[in-house]
Amino acid sequence: MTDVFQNFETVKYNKNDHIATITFNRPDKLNAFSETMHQEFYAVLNDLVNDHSIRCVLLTGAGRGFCAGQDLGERQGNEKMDLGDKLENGYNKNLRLMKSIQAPIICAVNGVAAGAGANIALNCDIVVAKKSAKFIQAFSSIGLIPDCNGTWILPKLIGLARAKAITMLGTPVMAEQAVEWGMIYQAIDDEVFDAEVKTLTETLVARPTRALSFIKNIFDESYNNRYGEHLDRERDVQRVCGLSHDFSEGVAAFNEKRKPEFKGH
Ligand code: T3D
Repeated sequence: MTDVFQNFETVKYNKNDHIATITFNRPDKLNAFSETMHQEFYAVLNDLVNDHSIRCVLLTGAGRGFCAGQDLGERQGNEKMDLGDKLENGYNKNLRLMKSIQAPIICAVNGVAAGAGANIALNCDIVVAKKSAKFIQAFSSIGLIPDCNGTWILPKLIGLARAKAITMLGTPVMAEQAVEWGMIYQAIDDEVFDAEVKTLTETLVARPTRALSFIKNIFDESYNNRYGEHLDRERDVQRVCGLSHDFSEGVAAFNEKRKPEFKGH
């Protein structure tokens, strides 16, 4: 397995057996986002948007942290900057790409996820974390509001009361608490984390990718749709799924009492 962009400093990226692995790679800074990291992450995501051979994306961090959000070393000094521009040209651009990638994205939170790091994780399709990992909405501790769609996704996942409290207080949420609240899918013992994550990626890669791709976005769409409108949307998407190879294969495999061999289309 070789890195796709071998000259990248801050993000490792490789593809193997239809699985793409992205690793934030500034372990000394708990993988905080520098300007270079924004750009390298963008290049990786852009590559993935155009690569339909990939059927599962794994996002994780190198070292003891997942990602500590914005590199505050790059925000030192008295100079006033337009953070709106910074968001639009950095995180938001990347989050939009993450939504357009066909394959499901599993986030394997290997350690602390703070600020933008926490919310990038929560924007992924399936989030699992080491039991020792924690999520911190660190923003208000430096005078900011949550970004990376934190204010959109958090109340939906854990309810308004908890969302407001943890963001106003900056309270760390341990992985098991995050599962109990519905913020993430699973908290996994540290010792078996890598093996369990591998099993998850291998499971997803063998599933019907086109259907997963629709699932990825249709739940989000439901928040903006009226009841009848959403029934129409499901009908239209199901029509497309019904014409797929993987639907025929799934039904044939069921009737023939064998394992399906999905091709992802
Ligand atoms: O500006 C914009 O573009 C707007 C967008 C903002 C989005 C955001 O993400 S705002 C929130 C930014 N993040 C934070 O406020 C988190 C800051 N970090 C921490 O609070 C703590 O580091 C942690 C709770 C995450 C972990 O604590 P701990 O005790 O496990 O580790 P540590 O010792 O604090 O950190 C280890 C090293 O990583 C340390 O470097 P050193 O002293 O060994 O050279 C520390 O400075 C560095 N580090 C951690 N977080 C950041 C960082 N360096 C730069 N930026 C960071 N965010």
